[in-house]
Amino acid sequence: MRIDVVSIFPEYLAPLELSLIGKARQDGLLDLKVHDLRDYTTDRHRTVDDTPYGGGAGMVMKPEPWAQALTAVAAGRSGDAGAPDDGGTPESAGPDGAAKPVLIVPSPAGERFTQATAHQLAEEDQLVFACGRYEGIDERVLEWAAEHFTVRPMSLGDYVLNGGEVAVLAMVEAIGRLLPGVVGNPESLVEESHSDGLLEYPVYTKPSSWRDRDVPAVLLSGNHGKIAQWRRHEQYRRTAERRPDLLVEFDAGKLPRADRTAFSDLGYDVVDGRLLRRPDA
Ligand code: JA5
Repeated sequence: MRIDVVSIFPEYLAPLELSLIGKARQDGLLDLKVHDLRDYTTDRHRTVDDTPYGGGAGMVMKPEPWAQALTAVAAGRSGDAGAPDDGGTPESAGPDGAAKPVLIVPSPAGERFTQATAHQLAEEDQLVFACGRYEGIDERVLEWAAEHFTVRPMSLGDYVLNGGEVAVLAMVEAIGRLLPGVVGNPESLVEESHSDGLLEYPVYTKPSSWRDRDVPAVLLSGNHGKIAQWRRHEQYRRTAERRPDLLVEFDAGKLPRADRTAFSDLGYDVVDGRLLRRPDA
């Protein structure tokens, strides 16, 4: 996969060189390049912002540097892409019919980025991330870009950041770890996707007793059936406590009797294969 990130703070993306994603780059699984938006300005002061039409606080990112930068990265003629250019067919061919790269624009006004989004985007050939700053990017850039990209404004959640860079770090890690060969043990991915939209169960390691706190005895029992059931019930308990919204979507269609009882103890009945919170609970 090829990933391009455009930002006025390219050094903010330095962590992508480290750890899991850095390893994926070294192994040639991920071809990632960070671009400085100011390199696509033409004025002496390398200006990327201006005052907002209609008035109001703050500044807005000017459209032309973005058009120059995005055109360059879409064409793959901007900076080292790892392997030298063999002069062959370009990866994506623009407005004809060929696969367009996906342009992801972090924004609190975007569509929510979820694990499902990460899986979707992990199937793409090329992703381009456009990091806004100030009050955001002139809206016409997103309209124009639709000619060359599938444009996806994306939000991590309902909170404010000063720019898109930190959101891009999170999204690239979430996507990158799904690429074949990036996570050493693919079972750790399988186990996650198994979780059926529930929170994970709690984990423990040695020592079995620490500061007067014991690891739950069932985990030392060697009874793998009981351990699996205990972990599942812990997932239910945690999800009911912390993220009851997730239980609305939970498929309770074919739960074993013990699991129905666990949910009943948490104040939920199974009705038509769905969990229903008891009003009295
Ligand atoms: C702010 C110019 O999902 C949380 C997010 C906050 C935020 C994002 S994503 N992008 C920006 C931005 O500010 O571009």
